[in-house]
Amino acid sequence: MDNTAFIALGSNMGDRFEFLKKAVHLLSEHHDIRLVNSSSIYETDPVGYEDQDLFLNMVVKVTTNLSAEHLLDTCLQMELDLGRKREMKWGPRTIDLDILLYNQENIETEKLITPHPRMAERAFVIIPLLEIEKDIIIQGMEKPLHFYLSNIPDKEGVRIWKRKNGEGVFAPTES
Ligand code: PH2
Ligand code: MG
Ligand code: MG
Repeated sequence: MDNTAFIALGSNMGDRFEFLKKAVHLLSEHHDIRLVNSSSIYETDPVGYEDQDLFLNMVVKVTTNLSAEHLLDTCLQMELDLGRKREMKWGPRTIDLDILLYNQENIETEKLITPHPRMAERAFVIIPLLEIEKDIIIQGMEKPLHFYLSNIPDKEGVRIWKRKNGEGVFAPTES
């Protein structure tokens, strides 16, 4: 598995924890994807369109044989398999799987941009990402990612919900 990717997961409809678990499970079961690490789960205030339910968010690190484009197609298919219907941009969703980073590549196609263009503004992405990769440096940014955390306005909107290590340990590959 030659490529490393970070994927952000989010859910704010139905049994949010179950959707996250199922998505992580699908990723880890995929023949060409290996789950390397996963963050705790955070409950987060909705950003962008605010009149919707609270999200659960987390980030996983994977290695994969898939190209970025195939990884994206795989993630979109998993969203469909988990019942996602796209009704409204930034609206409620059973599950959202966003590729944040694919190696250190700057990809810019119609379907995919990496690094994810809004990741540095989103505490619900940065906080779980830094939990699993605290020294991460993102190409195109002037400083290491943790520097940007202090400038992010909505940090209070990101609260630990299920800690990865500790009470009620979240075992991502449990079915
Ligand atoms: N996803 C969005 C828009 N707003 N807010 C939170 N808290 N978490 C998300 O995952 C999220 C969002 C678009 O994908
Ligand atoms: Mg998203
Ligand atoms: Mg998405």
